[in-house]
Amino acid sequence: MTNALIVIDVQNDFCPNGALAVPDGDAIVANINALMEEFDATILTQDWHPNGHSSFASSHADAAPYSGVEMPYGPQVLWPDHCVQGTHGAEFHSDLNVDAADLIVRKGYNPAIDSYSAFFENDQVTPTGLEGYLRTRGITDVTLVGLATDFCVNFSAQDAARLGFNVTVRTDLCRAIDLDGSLTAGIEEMEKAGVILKTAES
Ligand code: VGL
Ligand code: ZN
Repeated sequence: MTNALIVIDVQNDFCPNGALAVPDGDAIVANINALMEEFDATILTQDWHPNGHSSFASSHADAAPYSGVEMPYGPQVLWPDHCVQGTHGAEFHSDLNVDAADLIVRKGYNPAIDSYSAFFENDQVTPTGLEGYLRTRGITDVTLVGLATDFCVNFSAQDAARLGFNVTVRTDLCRAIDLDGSLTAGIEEMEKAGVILKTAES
């Protein structure tokens, strides 16, 4: 068994005072750093949007942040502008041990398609390349932590399980946006996909 820790989007914009702040998003950083030592590989993902990205409410006439819209690839939540390439908000939290990462996967750079998952864009077919990286390194088991539980962690975990990896989500090292019940729904979706949900104690 070869295992990898996949740290999802621990970036300034998802932490307190960020553009899309996740409550207590920064509270998980120290324990994520410590957990890295237990894995054969550490991978970070970085939400990395161009200015005017189609997932931004500001790119749509009369659309409010956190409203929904129908995209050619399906339903999409419209977000406040966040994680714009090259900005402070897109940088990793300053306490995250970025030096320990073997690989940094950027996602969401396609102006027309959002990418919650570390594996596929939101059209569910365009790959990021992470699957090939894991397979060529012989990685069979992945543990996911980071932000946000109900969006990027959830979509990444479901995709990893569907691709045949053994997937654990450490829910105590994730924090959620929880938009209209999205946390409860996300937990159910992950369990249905065969993802193992764990806390430090379990
Ligand atoms: C995320 C919404 C938009 C996340 C990224 O990291 O969960 N959520 N972009
Ligand atoms: Zn995003």
